Amino acid sequence: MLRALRNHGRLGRLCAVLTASAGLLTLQTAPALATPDTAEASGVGAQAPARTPLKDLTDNYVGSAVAASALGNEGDYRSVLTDEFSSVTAENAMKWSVLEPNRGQYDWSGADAIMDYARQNGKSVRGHTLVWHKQHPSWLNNLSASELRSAVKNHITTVVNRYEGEIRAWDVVNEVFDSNGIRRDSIFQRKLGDGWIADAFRWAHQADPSAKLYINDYNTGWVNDKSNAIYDLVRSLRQQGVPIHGVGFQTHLSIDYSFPGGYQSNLQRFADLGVDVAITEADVRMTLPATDSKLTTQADYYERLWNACEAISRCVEFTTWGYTDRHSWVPNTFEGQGAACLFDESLNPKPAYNRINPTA
Ligand code: 9MR
Repeated sequence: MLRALRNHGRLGRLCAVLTASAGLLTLQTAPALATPDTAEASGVGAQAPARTPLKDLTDNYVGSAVAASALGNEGDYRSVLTDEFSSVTAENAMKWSVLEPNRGQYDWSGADAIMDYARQNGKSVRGHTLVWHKQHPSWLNNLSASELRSAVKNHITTVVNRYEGEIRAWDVVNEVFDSNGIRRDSIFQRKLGDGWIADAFRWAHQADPSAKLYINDYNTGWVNDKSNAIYDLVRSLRQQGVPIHGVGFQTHLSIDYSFPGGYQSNLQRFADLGVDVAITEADVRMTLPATDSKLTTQADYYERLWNACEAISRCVEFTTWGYTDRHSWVPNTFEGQGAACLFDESLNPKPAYNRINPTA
């Protein structure tokens, strides 16, 4: 029904508005009975009915990366997140260097705060990420191969166990191929050899058999050496019976580059391997300042991403890497670029939001 609604343009928009305001119509016919409080709450006299939040437009999980600090300190940030999204991903709080900066000394504060928020607000959680060549603690560098193997197993087991049954999906391995489709030269690859990825999935599955286990990467939205390498690996792991259930497409885009050609068919070929696919870190940056024209192009990109996921039955999640320009990794990484998110710094929806939400 929701997918159908998305595909019916103006009719869908009308249906959704009526659905959103269905409760109001009765009250609006009898305004004399409404107390001032109920009148305000029901929207009587209000200028426009509330929009349907993104999370209610689709059967898919609609997520955002979050930082525990913003969740804890900014009520407006937390409120829009809660209203609009059904899933959260820890932007940094579940990474190894944050959880275990010194060997055996864990800091769960940020990760636990995000889990508490999710429990209290009925949100699904994407776990990010168990093994990555970045943001792992420096003490790993001094370990022998067998020590490193034990450390990886222990890390995966400890973290996945802690939140067993509560994390819908884990990014088990992140960015394990380079752009040529060659295994990335990380300490894991160098010291543990090719088998480490299959082992990582097996260990995660032992720790939480209910979690969906993903491989995740960037610049994989079109057919290229890297996406082909991931495709071949996933197919091979599935043939060996390794518990891998999904492929995450980070989808960090820029309007300075053309939209990835064949995005939908590329995701579909992975789905056809019998795994779920997810858009895990979408954002669409631009060279600042933002202009109406750039924001319109950005809206085109977001709409194409959203529609691609809607069109693929095994695409289960549309997550953005932060939802507001107030908190985005982009300006810190790409000088002179930004404005990559669906909401502006004041938490107002941008044209891209309005494009993917027909009730806005
Ligand atoms: O958004 C994250 C930023 O705060 C960190 O400084 C950065 C460290 O490399 O990681 C960012 O998140 C990355 C994610 O974990 C993996 N895919 C790319 C994301 C953007 O760099």
